Amino acid sequence: MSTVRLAVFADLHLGRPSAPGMRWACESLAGAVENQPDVVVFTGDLVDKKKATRTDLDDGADLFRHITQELKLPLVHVWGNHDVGSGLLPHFPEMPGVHRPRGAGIEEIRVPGVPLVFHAVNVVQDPDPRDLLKDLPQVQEAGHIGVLHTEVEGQYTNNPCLPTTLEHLLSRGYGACLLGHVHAPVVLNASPFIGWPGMGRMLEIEVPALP
Ligand SMILES: [Mn+2]
Repeated sequence: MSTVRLAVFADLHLGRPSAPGMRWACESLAGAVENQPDVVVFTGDLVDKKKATRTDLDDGADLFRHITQELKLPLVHVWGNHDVGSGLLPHFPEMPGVHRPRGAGIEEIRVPGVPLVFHAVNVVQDPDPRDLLKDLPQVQEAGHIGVLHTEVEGQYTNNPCLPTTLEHLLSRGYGACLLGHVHAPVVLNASPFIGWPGMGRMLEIEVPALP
């Protein structure tokens, strides 16, 4: 069975003094690239809602450009509650090679050359308590990946965000659920991986491709 390698990071919170920052992101991506990932996934909160300025947003756009143009890797991402809460998103540029949901609902994202289907949702308000993830499609085949900025059952955060349950995520049949929102690295389920990479961690995983 063929597999796909993913490099996954989350919750960069550009602008927050204690956040890992651009240098961490570039160095960690450089390390991950040595293992030849097929795609990079970022699970939301690129900027910090309280601290980010337009300069931080521009840094975030530069990071996405670095991934797609210099590292030549496609990027799949969703927006998190901090991105929305910053009020800066209307200024974020479009760029080729960056894939994210366009609307407010669950969307299927396919990336040319990457044999996966991503089921992804943008956070659209802060907080975003919508009971939306109940509608994530259930699949029987390999190669489906969830990309979600969610609290799941809320035990690791007090900020409501796209609630769901581990049992429900497991029942979808995905090869991995890559989460943002919780800043500690937490593995809710080891195989298939369901969890938060956490702030300042680069997660490298390999998943079975679409048949
Ligand atoms: Mn966050």
